[in-house]
Amino acid sequence: MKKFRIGLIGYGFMGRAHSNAYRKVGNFFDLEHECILQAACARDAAKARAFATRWGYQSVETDWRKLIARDDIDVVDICVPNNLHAEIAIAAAKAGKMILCEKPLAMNGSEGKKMVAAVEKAKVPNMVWYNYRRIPAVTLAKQLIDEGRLGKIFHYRAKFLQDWTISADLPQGGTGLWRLDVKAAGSGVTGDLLAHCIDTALWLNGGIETVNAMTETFIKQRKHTLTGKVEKVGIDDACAFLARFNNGSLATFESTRYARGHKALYTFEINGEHASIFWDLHDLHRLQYFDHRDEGLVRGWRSIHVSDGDQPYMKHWWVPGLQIGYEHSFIHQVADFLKGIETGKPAGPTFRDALETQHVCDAVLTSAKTGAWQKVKTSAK
Ligand code: SOE
Repeated sequence: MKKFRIGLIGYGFMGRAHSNAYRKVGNFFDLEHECILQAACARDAAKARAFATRWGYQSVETDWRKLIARDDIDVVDICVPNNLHAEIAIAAAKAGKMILCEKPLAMNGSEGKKMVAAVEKAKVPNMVWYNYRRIPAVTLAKQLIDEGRLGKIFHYRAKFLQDWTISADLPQGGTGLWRLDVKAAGSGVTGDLLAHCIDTALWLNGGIETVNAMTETFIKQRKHTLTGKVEKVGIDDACAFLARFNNGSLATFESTRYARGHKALYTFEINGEHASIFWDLHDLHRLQYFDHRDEGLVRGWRSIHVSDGDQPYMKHWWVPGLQIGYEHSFIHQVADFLKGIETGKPAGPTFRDALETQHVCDAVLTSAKTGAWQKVKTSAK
């Protein structure tokens, strides 16, 4: 088998999710490549060693530049805060490495554009970890839409709700809390949670033309973990926006970290002329489907338990009726990336695809400032 030697930078939640995927993908998918956990990289040597031991990485680096310079690394996986994505990705592309980058691609569109230019110039395979595309029920939604079962799409409705930053005592910045620090994250829920909703929406329903947004920062100041001082909070705690898609459909998107009781409630609903679909991350193996063309007597919402071998990805797992979960979306993403290299048909979202999401995020944040409708840029080829 060909070797796929991974150098992973970062050791947080996503470092674990990706490492788990690399370890399991070969057990369930027939691939020409074998994933080798070659090196884990983090600034803190003790933490890097502990992470490497737990997940089976063969070596450790404390400087990402050294990792990138190594000849025995084929792919660099970037799982560090958003403000480091561009520098690492551009250097990795120059060194000829394949790149898998955590979402969002960048701090903003102009940074993202440079990353796209770098990977395309170096002609290195690249991908961004928008994992929710690869939950089988979401992939099934894509299949139903592409088959034309919904007909003309009228409405797209998405939300992603959490509640983990409600306490005013929660500091900003540093390990685990960098998402509250605008210098490390770029934005709040827009780049973190809405980016997922936008990526799925662009994939399922095509490009977004214009947006009109509002954001709010409910807690204006928080102690900064790194400086020890109380500092202004620069991220958006909540964001809601209206959008018009290129296909004429209307959309609403909402996200917050202040929805008490909701930990990761990502849902979307799409209404078309013939049929509608609804999906909920808390019930991720089900796709709700209503088809108006069904015989009147039995017409109604079907709750499709997406666990049959005929349904996306499921033939790789257990026997029909037995479901899979969140971790598997990452395993599917590695499998698709490797299949993409093996067949010469790159799997998405590539950096260029993810740049489209970045452009929508930029337009949303600009509109929230100006209060006006904002046209979304596009870099699609
Ligand atoms: C934030 O809490 C977070 O971990 C996001 O960063 C992930 O991308 C999302 O999938 C779950 O929530």
